[in-house]
Amino acid sequence: MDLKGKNVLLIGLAKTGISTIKLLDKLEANITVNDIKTEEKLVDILEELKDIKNATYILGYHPEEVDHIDLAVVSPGVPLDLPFIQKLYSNNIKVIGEVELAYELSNNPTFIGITGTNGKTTTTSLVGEIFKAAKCDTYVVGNIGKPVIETVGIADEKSFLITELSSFQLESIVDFKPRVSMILNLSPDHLNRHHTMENYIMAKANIFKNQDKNDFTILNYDDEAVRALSSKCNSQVLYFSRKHQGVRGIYVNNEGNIVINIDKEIVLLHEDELSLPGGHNLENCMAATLAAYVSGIDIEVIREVLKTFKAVEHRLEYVKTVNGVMYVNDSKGTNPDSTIKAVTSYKKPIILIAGGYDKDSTYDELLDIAKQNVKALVLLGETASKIEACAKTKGFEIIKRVQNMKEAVETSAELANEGDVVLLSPACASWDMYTSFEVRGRDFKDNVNNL
Ligand code: UMA
Repeated sequence: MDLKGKNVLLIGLAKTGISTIKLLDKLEANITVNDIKTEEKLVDILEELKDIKNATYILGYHPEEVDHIDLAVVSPGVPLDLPFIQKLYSNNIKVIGEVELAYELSNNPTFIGITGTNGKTTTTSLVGEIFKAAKCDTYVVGNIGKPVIETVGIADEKSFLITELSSFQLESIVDFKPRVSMILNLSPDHLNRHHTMENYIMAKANIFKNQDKNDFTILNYDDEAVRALSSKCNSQVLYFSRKHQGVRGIYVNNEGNIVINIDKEIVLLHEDELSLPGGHNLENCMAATLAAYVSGIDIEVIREVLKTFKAVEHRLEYVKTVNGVMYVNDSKGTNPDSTIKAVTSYKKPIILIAGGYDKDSTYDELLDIAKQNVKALVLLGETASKIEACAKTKGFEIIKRVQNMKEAVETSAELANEGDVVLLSPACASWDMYTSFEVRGRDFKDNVNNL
């Protein structure tokens, strides 16, 4: 793709936008940048981009239409159904996301694409650690926080791009073709953007749409919606399963051994030897193993990393024990299913801090399950009333409403007894009160450290 002299419209001026503009500038494209935020709100970013000469900015609103555009590149957080983007589509102008652009401009690295509603970041980090331990030229990129575009011109055909992909990023895929793709699980999320579960699944399924029989797709056999996608794959499908022994791929046997089952059976290790806790992490470890194994990574290297890998920040991250109460930061628990995984990872009584940006989720299933060991709910953010109303119907007795994280941590500390766990796992995105789940998680940790 030669972008020299081409008119490229870039929508969204945050992490993705900044990296994309810098590359487009190097490629000598004529750049038009659009963001709904006003110039005052973007001062720092505009300062960072002050040396970019060939860019014009439309800030503070989305235009009704944009003329003379050859290509539009959309940041993941920008919905594709905005009227002016729809107009671009109907004028047959190519509209892609940054992942697709990075793919098209890349110098043939091997892409390992990882998606799913939950566990993406942990699995991406884990696969990255395995490839690094095997001394491969490895880049861990994508939704995990590093735009894929940053590897263009750096990664080459010897490199591996371990790429976490969200439904937002997959929605705008055209030709992106990973050598290995993986869908960890599917549960309702981002329905305010995708409107229906079907659309959400269709976006996720784009991860394998360009793969062929030389490629691999790794699917969760135990998740019906994921397993059903196998009929749509043109690639070699491998499964991971906790519940079904003998599946082609990897499974757990009666003794608790994890067994790779592709051309022959290989016992990898016992599930108790994994460093990460919880059934969901067992699945993440199995999926990561398959991705590494089919890429030719030595089994000993995989084993060693699975035994020593440390949890990722903001995912069931141990913060501190104060007066016998353990504080855990799971700020990445941004949907109900993720929070179910968090509350079921502990046998101890939990004080759960939850609530945040409203993504049209429902909380019935979460609260039914949480009833078993969550003794109190501390609620904040946009969804606090919705969660409170649902919790009352489930018989929760201790429900506290708070205005900010400081109050949430202090209230939880008052409610907790020795041996309890105070768990921040909001079941909601952070965007009502914070710019990201990382900022929310750090706010929680700062307040815990101040107790
Ligand atoms: N904007 C508009 N119009 C809109 C919406 C947004 O102009 O209608 C502008 C905003 O004003 C803002 C910019 O777009 O200036 C934000 O773009 P963005 O939301 O794509 O943010 P980035 O910083 O580029 O981060 C994105 C991903 N964010 C989202 O998908 C929301 C990051 O994933 C990712 O790490 C990063 O690209 C690098 O690839 C974060 C995330 O929350 C972690 N992801 C969701 C999740 O995991 O649930 C999908």
